[in-house]
Amino acid sequence: MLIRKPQDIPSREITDERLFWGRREWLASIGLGLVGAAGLPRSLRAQDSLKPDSYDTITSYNNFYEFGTGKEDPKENAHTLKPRPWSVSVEGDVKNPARYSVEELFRGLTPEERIYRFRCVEAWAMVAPWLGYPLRDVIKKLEPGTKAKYVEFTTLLDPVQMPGQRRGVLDWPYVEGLRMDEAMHPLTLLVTGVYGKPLPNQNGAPVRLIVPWKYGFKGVKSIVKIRFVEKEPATTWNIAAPNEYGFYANVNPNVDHPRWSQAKERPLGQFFKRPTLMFNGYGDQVASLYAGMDLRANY
Ligand SMILES: Nc1nc2c(c(=O)[nH]1)N[C@H]1C(S)=C(S)[C@@H](COP(=O)(O)O)O[C@H]1N2
Ligand SMILES: [Mo]
Repeated sequence: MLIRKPQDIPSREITDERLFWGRREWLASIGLGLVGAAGLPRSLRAQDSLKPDSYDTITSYNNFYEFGTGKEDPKENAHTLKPRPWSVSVEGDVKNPARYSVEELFRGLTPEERIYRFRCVEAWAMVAPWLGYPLRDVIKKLEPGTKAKYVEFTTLLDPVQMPGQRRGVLDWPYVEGLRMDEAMHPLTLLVTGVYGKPLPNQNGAPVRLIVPWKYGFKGVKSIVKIRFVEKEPATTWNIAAPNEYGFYANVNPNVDHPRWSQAKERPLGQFFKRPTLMFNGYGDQVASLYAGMDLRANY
């Protein structure tokens, strides 16, 4: 049968799989089609004009050092990761600390599809149709306290599932962080899927961060811990190379990486480079977060 009505789908299947991991697939399966960005504020709908790269492109050329340092290593090696069942420990200054299954973490929240530009620091760029939950919705549900000024995210530490962690190329586990106002910005997503399908392991299954105005390394993958803290968290790439990677990591064509220019970017799979946009093109929405900050010093 091609089109299934809601009553044809066992409720367990809806709640456990489709609703959380791939809403588009689920909506299509019950004949509703894609709602996409319809319910979003106008400022977020501008992204409708972006043309996503192919599923193959988005899932074949990745950075995920837990599975090797080559761009094609994650696709080859990430099959050892077991993203289900999965839990996320919520800690720090928060009213509802607990170890949540991913399903519990997102229960009661509405998944959305967002077509975002994505930019890796080495100057490749792509556009991906992510499925996920606005981080702000999750944070509101968890109710951080007044001392929570930053949010810290930590990747799984398990050299059996993540063989790249047997090598000391980075300080494991991978850690990233956001200032609370960045975390609460409506563009910031906890992503669980892409192209209407559950997130493939190489893209950070089952849940990863996407902050579209920042360089890709802020998008910590396979998250097992969310901690609400008072001080700016120490982050993996900043620890590894403090002169190359700052905490803020806003896409800024005017600040060169010490080893290469960031003034231009190359769309993945294309030959010609184009100028890099400030805040990756999201300046109208996010520039106010950094008013008064020197973005050359706070790179
Ligand atoms: N845990 C973990 N998260 C990570 C990385 C990593 O090595 N480990 N690499 C980062 C970098 S440098 C980039 S560019 C993006 C790549 O995400 P993608 O594979 O979805 O394109 O993931 C980020 N998240
Ligand atoms: Mo990156």
